[in-house]
Amino acid sequence: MTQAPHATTSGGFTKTPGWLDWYESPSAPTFRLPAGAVDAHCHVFGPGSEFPFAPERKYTPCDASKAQLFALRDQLGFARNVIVQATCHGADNRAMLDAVRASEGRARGVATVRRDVTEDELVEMHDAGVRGVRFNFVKRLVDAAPTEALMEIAEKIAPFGWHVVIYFEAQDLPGLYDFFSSIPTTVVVDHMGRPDVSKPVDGPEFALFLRLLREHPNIWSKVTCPERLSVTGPEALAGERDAYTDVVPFARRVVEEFPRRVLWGTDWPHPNLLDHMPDDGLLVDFISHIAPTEELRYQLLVDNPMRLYWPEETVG
Ligand code: 0GY
Repeated sequence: MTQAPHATTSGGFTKTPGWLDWYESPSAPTFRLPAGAVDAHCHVFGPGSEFPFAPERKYTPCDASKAQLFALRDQLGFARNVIVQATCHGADNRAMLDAVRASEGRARGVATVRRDVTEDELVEMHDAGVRGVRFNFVKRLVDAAPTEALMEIAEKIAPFGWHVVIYFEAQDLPGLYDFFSSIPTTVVVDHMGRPDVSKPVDGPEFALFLRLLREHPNIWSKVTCPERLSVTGPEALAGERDAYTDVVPFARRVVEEFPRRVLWGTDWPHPNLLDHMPDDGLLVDFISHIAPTEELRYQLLVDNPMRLYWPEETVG
C-alpha cells in the first residue's frame, strides 16, 4: 500500500509500529480564535532526511515539517507558534531552530539542552528565538536526568530570562514537588501535569497539582492535550464539537483559578497517540468549553503567551 504523502518518514527511518500520522485536512474551527492567538505547544519532526532523529529516541515519528506546521497555523487561524523540542530529536535542536528561524519572528522555541551547554550556545539559541528549556520526566519518553544536572541548567538559563517547561505524569508529582518548587525561573507545566481524569477533579491527586500553582506564583500550566487525557471521549473527529468532555472540568478549573498563568496549544503533530488522531480544527473548538468568557480566551490565547514569549511586544 502506498503511504499518503503527509505520512512518510524520510531519511531511511522507519516509523514506530502502530504510529498514528497527523490529520491531513483539518476542518475549519467553529470557535473563532482572537486576533493574535498563539499555538503555544507544537512540534516539528525532521524531516528525517534533513534533520535525523536522535539515536537515543524512544520512538520514530512520521515527518512533520516546518512548512506543514505553518500551513496548519494559517489554516486554523493562529498568528504564532511556540515550537517545543520533541524527544525524538534528543538534545539536537537543529530541526526546531530551523523552524523558528524560518518563521520570520512568528515562532519561539523551547529547547532541550544538556548540563554542559555553553553560554555561547545559549546566546545563539536566544538569538534564533528560543525562550525556554524543557525538562522531561515521562519515563516512556526519556531516560531520567539527575535533578542536580537540571538545576545546573536552570541556573544557566535564568540570566537569559528563559523559563523551564516540565513534563511529568500526575503519579510522579509527590516525588518531584520539592524539586519543582525550587526552580528559580518561571516554570510551565505541560498538559496540567497529566491528571487521571477518571478521578474526581476535587480529589487529592488534582488538589496537589492545584496546590503547586497556588503556592508558587512563578508556575504556569498548559491546559493542553485533552486528546491524550480523555478516557470517555468523544473524540474530536467526524464533526464532533463537544469532544473530550471528561477533561473539561480539569482544564476549566485551572483556567478560571489561574487566568494569567495558562497557555493553550494544539500539540500538533500529536506524538504517540494510540487510539485516534484528532482533527485539529475540532480540537480548537474544545477551547470554548474550557475558557467560557471572551476575557479568559484572550488571556489564554494572546495575552499570556505574548507576555511569556514576546514580552518586548507587550505593554505593562
Ligand atoms: C507532547 C507529548 C508527548 C511527547 C513529547 O517530546 C515528546 O516526544 O512531548 C507524549 O508522548 O506524551 O507534548 O507532545
